[in-house]
Amino acid sequence: MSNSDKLIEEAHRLLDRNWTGSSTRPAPRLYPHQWSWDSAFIGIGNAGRSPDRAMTELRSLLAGQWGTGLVPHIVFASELDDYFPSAPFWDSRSCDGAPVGSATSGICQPPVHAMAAGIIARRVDDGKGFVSSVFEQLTAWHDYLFSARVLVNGLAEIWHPWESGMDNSPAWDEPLAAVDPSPHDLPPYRRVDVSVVAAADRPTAWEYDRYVYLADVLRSRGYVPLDPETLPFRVHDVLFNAVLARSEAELVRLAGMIGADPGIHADRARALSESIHAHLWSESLGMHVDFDVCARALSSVPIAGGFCALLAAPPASVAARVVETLRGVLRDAGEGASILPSLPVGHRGFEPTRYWRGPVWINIMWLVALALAETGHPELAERLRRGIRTLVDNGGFFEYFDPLTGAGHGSDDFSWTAALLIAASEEASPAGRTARTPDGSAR
Ligand code: 2M8
Repeated sequence: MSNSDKLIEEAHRLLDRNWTGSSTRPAPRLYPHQWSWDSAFIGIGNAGRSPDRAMTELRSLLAGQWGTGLVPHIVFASELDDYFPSAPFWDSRSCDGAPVGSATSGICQPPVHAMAAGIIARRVDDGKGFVSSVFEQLTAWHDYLFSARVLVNGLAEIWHPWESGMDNSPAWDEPLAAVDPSPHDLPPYRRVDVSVVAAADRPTAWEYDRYVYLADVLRSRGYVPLDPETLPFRVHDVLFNAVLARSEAELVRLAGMIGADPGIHADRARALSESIHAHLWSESLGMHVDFDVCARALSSVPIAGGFCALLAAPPASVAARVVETLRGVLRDAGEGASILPSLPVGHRGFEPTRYWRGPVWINIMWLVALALAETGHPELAERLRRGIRTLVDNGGFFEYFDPLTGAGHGSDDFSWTAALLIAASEEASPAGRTARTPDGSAR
């Protein structure tokens, strides 16, 4: 068995260990519940070898969907205090529209689910049946985002840094500096994360106070604010919107599979992509950046998530400039492999091991590789996929990696690292995949 085959077997064993019977824990000790975008990435990794589990993963997440259409960022496996903020903090059960069968958070994460559903549907035996079982819920999820979150410039807003999935990204430093929790009574809280992994690798107390305050503001309004203009944190995030545009494009394909009307999805994908390129482009940085809606200011921080704009049908000249900028921040990892730090090495805010402020994250590399493959840059996409394999092979199945040393940080046994290592390996060798017709049936 080759080294690469051994790594893939190890990745499958890790996913087996973290499987609960209906979903996969992102990490057994640090994240013991079900997280929204983690489940999508894990479903992608399971699609080939464990298709039933991949489908169950998405369906169990969608079972936590709210009546508003919101897919919550956490579906709790229990009400234990083994994670902060736990189910009682979010108090979903007291909110109108919350699911009856499960306790959840009341905020969301990037909508990668339709993308995942497409990948899974093209690999399982009854892709059409699977799509039929989730299409309506995926549409309701996007309906929620377009109706509740698109308020200015045709772009969806996030109302909490956790909704970006990139919690303490330096892109939030300025928007968060304008949030002052001190005049308010913060609910007392005790962090669990810093007793599981090194505090130096996690967000600071200053950030957590603001996370708790912002969650508390949303909770006090039942997570359905009637006056969202008054919220203290409102951001147009590139990754969030680009993934939504790409997911809408995926719903066009999935509608085709089951004979549903693709019209609205095609319109939304087109309009959202145009808004991303019109409003989130930074000419001086040569890439897309986030927009602080409260301050009406474009960010000056070139976070790696910005490269995901390539997922949103960029005009050719924009794509060429983004790829040029991307080449400038990639780090050579030897043997045809490159890695992408979450913030460029050498940027004044760069911290090599602190969470989303510099370390390499496998999900961002995988999304950017996908975008590169889809915009006609297969060699660069393959460099990133090799980078994923090199990092995991040398550093282990960690949550994130120091771009200077390759050392793994955060939690070990991290599920999406394993899942996307599998996906990246399969994408690199299409011969290993079962061929499928466009409607999802096996060839
Ligand atoms: C991290 O976020 C949670 C809050 O949702 C945390 O810090 O406790 C992020 O990396 C997020 O993207 C991820 O989905 C989650 C679970 O892996 O952990």
